[in-house]
Amino acid sequence: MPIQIISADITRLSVDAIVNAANPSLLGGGGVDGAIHRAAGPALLRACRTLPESAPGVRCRTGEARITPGFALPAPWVIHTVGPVWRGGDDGEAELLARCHRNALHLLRERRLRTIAFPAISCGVYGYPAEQAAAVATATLRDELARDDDIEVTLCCFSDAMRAVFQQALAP
Ligand code: AR6
Repeated sequence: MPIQIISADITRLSVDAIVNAANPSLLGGGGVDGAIHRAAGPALLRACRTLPESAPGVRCRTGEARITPGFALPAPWVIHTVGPVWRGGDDGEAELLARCHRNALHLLRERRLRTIAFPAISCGVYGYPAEQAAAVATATLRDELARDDDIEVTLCCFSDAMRAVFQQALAP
């Protein structure tokens, strides 16, 4: 299975692309987004600013993904995606979270990259219950990788507790 689950700081990983759990502005924030911008340096913010807006202040809608260089990060690329804010589960959250994972992999393939690390998108500030997010993320990635086993995915959790949740979701 080309999916591994680790607990680590995603900004330290030497994969082709790390995924950022961003907000629609793509201009940085807290959590993993803040950590990625700090580690990449100010050139990342400048690169994000140059991405076109689809509405005032919106460079990436929920479920979509954009790619920039990684600048000072060990990873040469950052794929920014915007996870759904948890609103109880009946607001299309699962489909939007699945779309984040599919669109990130789509960009990876388009650039002919091979290794990618995802954080637990939406599981922090956006409030998605971890068990449910892990079920969506692992099912989507499994499904995608079934037709493309050259890609290697790392699910990069920030704590051992979160890693256990994702491992449980991936267990057959
Ligand atoms: N490496 C890996 N995972 C991390 C790291 C890190 N360095 N830092 C935090 N996490 P969050 P969201 C975990 O809140 O819920 C931002 O302000 C964290 O423990 O970063 O999608 C954006 O700008 C949690 O499990 O993202 C948006 O406004 C997971 O990453 C908003 O937060 C995701 O938590 C997005 O919220």
